[in-house]
Formats: sequence, structure tokens, C-alpha cells
Amino acid sequence: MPTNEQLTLFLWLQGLFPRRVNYWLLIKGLVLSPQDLLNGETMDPNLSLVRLNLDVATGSISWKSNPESDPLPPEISTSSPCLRIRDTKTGNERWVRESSSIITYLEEVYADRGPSLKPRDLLDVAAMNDLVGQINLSIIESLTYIRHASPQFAAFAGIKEEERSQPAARVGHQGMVKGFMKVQDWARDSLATTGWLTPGTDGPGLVDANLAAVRRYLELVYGWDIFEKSELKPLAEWYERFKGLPWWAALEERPNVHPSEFKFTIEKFEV
Ligand SMILES: N[C@@H](CCC(=O)N[C@@H](CS)C(=O)NCC(=O)O)C(=O)O
Repeated sequence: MPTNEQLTLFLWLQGLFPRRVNYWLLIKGLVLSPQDLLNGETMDPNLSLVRLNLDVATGSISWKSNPESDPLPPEISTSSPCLRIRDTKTGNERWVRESSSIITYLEEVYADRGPSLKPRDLLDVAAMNDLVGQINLSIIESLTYIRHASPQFAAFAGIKEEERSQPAARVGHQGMVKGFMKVQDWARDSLATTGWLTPGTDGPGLVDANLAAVRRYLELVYGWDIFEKSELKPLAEWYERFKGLPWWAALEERPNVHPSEFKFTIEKFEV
């Protein structure tokens, strides 16, 4: 990385998509421990963390930065996570805005550090991108499901109680399961050889970080195991493996890991 570049990650640490970055930082060793992550400390002075807290007092989503001196500029219209790359000589700034792109970019920047979370072989890279794309499509389906199955998420999404639809929930759920079945099928070889979803890496890689974060977040918010259907057993087994990573318990099973005001319910629709 050029020495005149300062990278800053804006992370709502408790969120779904920022969680992907949390996992990447810990697997990569750029953050030494869950406690360091919570304290906003990294192993590289060129990489800073700004922790975002949701400011619920305003009624709509707004972020409070920690440190307060580095707020997320409202004019850049982004969500969390996002990554700012600042040229310290010119002051020029660029942004990366999507969680999957952010960890892919960081993995390139830090290619020489820690374990490799991305394959070298071009075909493996293409297969990895297929998997990440399919995971992101499946998440959209899962959001359709909870928009209709969760009264609180429906309200948040502007859907009135009488507009919530069981067929819409079912179609979303089916789309999600179908999408995840593709993921486990496409990853069959790497699951059989390394036990991980990312092709061509020795350990957990970018695909693994992308998917594990979704599984954990939806469990924390809704008590929902997205791999509960028997068809998704290979993914359920993979997730148990992921939970064996050395930092897992300290990060994800710590007391108050998820704010109680963001715990919602799902109605048990027949899916
Ligand atoms: N597709 C985006 C989604 C990011 C996203 O929706 N983040 C949530 C928090 S987990 C957020 O910032 N929501 C507030 C907003 O969109 O303004 C990504 O993968 O990074």
C-alpha cells in the first residue's frame, strides 16, 4: 500500500454487513483480538476504525461516530460498512461502499499480510465471485421473507400490518433456500477438501466471512437459523466449523453481544 494512503473503516460493529468486515479483520490478524476491535484498534497505523453507533433519538437512521471528530459525511450517501481512502498528500478522498467489495479490496491491499483469504488462481477467483454474488442475492430473498414475517421489520420497511403477506414471505424464504443450495453445491469441492467455502484457500476466506456474518446476525436479531432446513445441512455443518475459529466466542458469545432494542420477532409462517 502506498504510504501516503490512510484507510478508514466506518463500522457499526453490531450490524449485519459490517460484521463481514469484523470477521475479515480478525481472520487476517489486522485486529489482534475482539477486545481490540471493540476498542477500535488495528495493527496497522495506516488503517483506522471509526465505530458507528446508531442514534435512535432522531427517529430515523443516523450515525454517531467514535471518535466524534471523524463523522461520516452525510453527502456521500453510504451505509455501513464503508471505507474511505484518503491521500494524505493531496487530501483527495475515494470511497468503497459495499461490504463484499470492501473486504475484497482490503484483501488485495494486504495481500502480503497474514493468511490469504482469496485464491490466486483466476478460475478460483471467478468461482469465488460467483459464490459471493449468489450469497448477496440470497440475502435479498431472506430480507423479503423477514419484511413480511417480522412485524417490527415490516414497520421499519414501511409495510402496514394488514399489508404483510404470507405468500410473499413464503416466496422469499423459498428463494433464499434455493440460493443457499446453489452456494453449497458450487462450493462442494472446497467443502470436501478444506472444509471452507472459499475455493483455493487453505482456511476460511472471503466467501466464508461474507456468509457467516449473515447467519450470525439473523440469529441474534430474530433467533432465526437460516440453515435450519435439512436441505442446507452442509452449510449448517460449515457454520459449526466457522464457530470454532479462535476469536469466535470472545466476539460473538460475549455478554450483550447484541443490543436488546434491536431484537425482533418472526412469526412462524409455514414456509
Ligand atoms: N449492500 C450493503 C448493505 C449495507 C447496509 O444495509 N448496512 C446497514 C447496516 S448493517 C445500514 O447502514 N443501513 C442504514 C442505511 O442504509 O442508511 C453492503 O453490503 O455493505
